[in-house]
Amino acid sequence: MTELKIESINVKSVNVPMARPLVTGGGSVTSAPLVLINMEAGGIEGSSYIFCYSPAALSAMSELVQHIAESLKSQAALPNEVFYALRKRFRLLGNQGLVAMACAGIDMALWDIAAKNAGLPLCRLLGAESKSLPAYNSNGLGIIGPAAASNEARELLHSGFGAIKLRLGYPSASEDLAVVKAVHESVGNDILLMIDYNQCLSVTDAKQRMRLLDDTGIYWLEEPTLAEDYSGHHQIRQHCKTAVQIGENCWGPGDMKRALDAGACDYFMADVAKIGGVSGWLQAATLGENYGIRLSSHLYPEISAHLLSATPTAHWLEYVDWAEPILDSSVPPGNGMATPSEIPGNGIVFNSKAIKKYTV
Ligand code: SMN
Ligand code: MG
Repeated sequence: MTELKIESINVKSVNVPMARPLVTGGGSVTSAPLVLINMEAGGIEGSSYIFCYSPAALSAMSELVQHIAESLKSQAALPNEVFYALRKRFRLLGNQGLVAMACAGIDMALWDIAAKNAGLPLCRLLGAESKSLPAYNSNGLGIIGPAAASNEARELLHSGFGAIKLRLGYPSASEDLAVVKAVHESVGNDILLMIDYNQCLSVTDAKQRMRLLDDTGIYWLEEPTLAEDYSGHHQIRQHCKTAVQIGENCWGPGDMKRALDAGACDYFMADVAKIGGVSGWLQAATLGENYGIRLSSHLYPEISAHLLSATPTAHWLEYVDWAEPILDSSVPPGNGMATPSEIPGNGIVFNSKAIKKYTV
């Protein structure tokens, strides 16, 4: 195979309306601010996107990606080489935050090029079979009260989903309990219910709330307290029966290892942009295997379906439809199962007409 050189880079910012804006215990997300990356090598285009959480981060993120990618021009389009070179380059600034996400976006685009160059879907390039993965519907179910949450929960179970995620962090524990009960009554006890506090409780409050919620059959308790407080999560975990899930805010496999060493969680969920792109995910998959911990994905369902297929301890795929308006590809799960796209690449195919509509 001829060695491909990075030739050009194109970065755009879009702000995509969300069908169900989300109020969480850690702040609201009312639109999907995405930085879209196209890199070209040997005439092959590699695509990726970065979910920026807040439109305030769009211009900084797109400039950062542009600058880093420009500096890579005429270098070999080899994601592993670029990943470690960039980690080294940003040691002084810190491989976290926007820097980490920008580098992950570039990594995802380079793996897309590598997969297309091999004529393979990403999971196959990684040496894995395409798998059918259990997916939960993570759209909606923000902090909207028991009546609205019960109705929305039923709507979200369309097309056969068997699991949904409820955002909690109402002013009182009894309100949290009322919402959980209302949703359970509305969807029935066969549906798995995850709950997510988005870091909004103190360790003591989390323990108190779990006294009320622990026997309601919740499948996992996500980020009850500050993401970086691994010992706090460990204490909460010791205090309650419900499995604790964290990981979406871990920066790179190093944070994941520290969280696992601290016994912070029963399950881990990696966000492909925060864990270090495809290259970082592969390390997370190895850690998951060595620590014997089930690994779920956070956001990015299109590429995560490929990555979970290559993850020995693969657990749940988080399905959100937030990028779908600007994509020609998607993984809407049927019967609650998602499979990676079969075309060569990482599963992200942009729709240029839609991108124009939402460009900011
Ligand atoms: C979440 C992620 C991104 C934006 C808002 C809320 C949530 C999740 O923590 O896990 O889906
Ligand atoms: Mg979460």
